Amino acid sequence: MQRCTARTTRRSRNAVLALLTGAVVALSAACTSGVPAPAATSTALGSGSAPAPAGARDVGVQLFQWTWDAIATECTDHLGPAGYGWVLTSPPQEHVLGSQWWTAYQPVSYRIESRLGSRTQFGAMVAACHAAGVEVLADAVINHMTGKDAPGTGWAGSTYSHYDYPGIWSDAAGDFHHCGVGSSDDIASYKDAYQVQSCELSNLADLATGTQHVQDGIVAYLTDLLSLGVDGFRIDAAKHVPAEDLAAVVGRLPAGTRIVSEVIRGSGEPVTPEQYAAIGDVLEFAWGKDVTGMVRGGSLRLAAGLGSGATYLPSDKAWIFVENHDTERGRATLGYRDGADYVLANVLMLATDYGRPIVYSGYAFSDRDAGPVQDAAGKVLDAQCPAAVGPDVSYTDGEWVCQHRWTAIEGMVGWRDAVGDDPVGDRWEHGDAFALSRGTRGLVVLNGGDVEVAAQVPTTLSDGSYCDVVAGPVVEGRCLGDPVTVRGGLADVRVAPRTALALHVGAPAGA
Ligand code: LAG
Ligand code: CA
Repeated sequence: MQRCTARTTRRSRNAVLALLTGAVVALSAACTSGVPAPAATSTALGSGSAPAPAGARDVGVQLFQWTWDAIATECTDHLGPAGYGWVLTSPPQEHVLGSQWWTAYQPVSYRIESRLGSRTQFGAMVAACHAAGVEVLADAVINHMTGKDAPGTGWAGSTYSHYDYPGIWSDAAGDFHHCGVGSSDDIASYKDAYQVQSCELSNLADLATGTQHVQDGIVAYLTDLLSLGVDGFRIDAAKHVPAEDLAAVVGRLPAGTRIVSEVIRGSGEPVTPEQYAAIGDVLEFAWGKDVTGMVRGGSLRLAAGLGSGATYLPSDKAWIFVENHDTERGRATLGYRDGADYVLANVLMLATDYGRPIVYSGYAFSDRDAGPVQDAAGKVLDAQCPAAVGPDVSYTDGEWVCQHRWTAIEGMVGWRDAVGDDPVGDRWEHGDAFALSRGTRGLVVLNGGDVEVAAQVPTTLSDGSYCDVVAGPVVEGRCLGDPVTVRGGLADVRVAPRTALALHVGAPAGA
């Protein structure tokens, strides 16, 4: 793939603005020659011709702590129509009691009965999502059970103690690891693969995943979820399950089951994401971390190169995200509080051709442990999205942020679907502004600086008037964003400071 970059020397911001205003930055003929010719179908775009949208639907959304009923409604009313291809749920199995969000990560049994909903509601949610064209991935907690020292009763009424889950697992049957490190059996060093995989993560009873009995039980649980229609799994804490154990489990699931392993990349650690790539896909934590630094530093164009180096998973294995429920609590990555910067990071994620993007959607919090809003019995209340969409909204604790509905993010999901597999083609940069195209179907322009950029940006889009879908959608043929004219291979754009603009073949500005 030919990469085209118009380089400039650094100038003062004002000088760059002056240069950009009304300026045409020409690309050499060699730069555009690698771009495929547009298909010969004519569209409403006017004088030119444009290919049809690719219809890719490869964007996912993690609806953190959403109830099954709320996810079902969201699939029908928003996710399907917006073009989301799949949704990741929170863990669906019975869990320990408590108001904190993380109770979901302490399984008591594999009954699909939790404060997010019943088995029946879960099945109905999967069916509703499928009807809306949205696949469902469940978060599978299979490395461990609870981390409480005292015995208790789970959400669905099952009794348990730390190393005894009647009818499922027991120490007597050899179902748990006891690694013998320190007094607590907790992981003390991530530089030691044995500890990472056979000791306990935060006191959580560590399943002996190498045994036939434990593998049988995990396969039975995942098979049960598949019988309810799920399409695949996020494997929670996969780094703590030896890759060969996980491979043995996954090898017993039907071909085509989607698997994405959670293996947090840590420098100098012996257990790496690459070790899990033969099993399925893997979450690439480095992307969100790196893009955070680039957005904060204003060097947006660097983000387009993320993933091309050897330090990342290969693109066809990697799932990328700006943040997830853990990193947003660690505050190491951008999140909803970061407003415009958060939007820029999401635009970059949805524009890149590296990996498979996951949008995150959670609730506002100031206490790291705070769970979602619950009723007196502890059942989570169905999510309600506020009428006002971000980024310029302040949220009160517990309020659902619904990032996946923010105008810019939803608009970019449509953009992504329209460009499909088209590779990153022409790039353009000037000062703090940066643009990339995807084949002949889409153009994104980002402005990481503090002054408006007005420019004529080279594009492979055919002539016509396009709707800037970052600013607003096309509804019933009307562009609620800003119309942008493309003429003679140049898009005439104005991009406000720290915002982006995106055009694609599926969103003509109309009349
Ligand atoms: C994960 N991926 O590998 C999840 O993404 C992450 O959210 C889970 O931690 C973790 N692994 C275990 O599945 C979460 C919370 C922890 C919480 C844990 C178990 O981030 O804070 O630990 O779930 O509920 C909590 C307490 C610990 C305590 C432990 C056991 O915070 O202090 O030791 O419970 O009682
Ligand atoms: Ca383990």
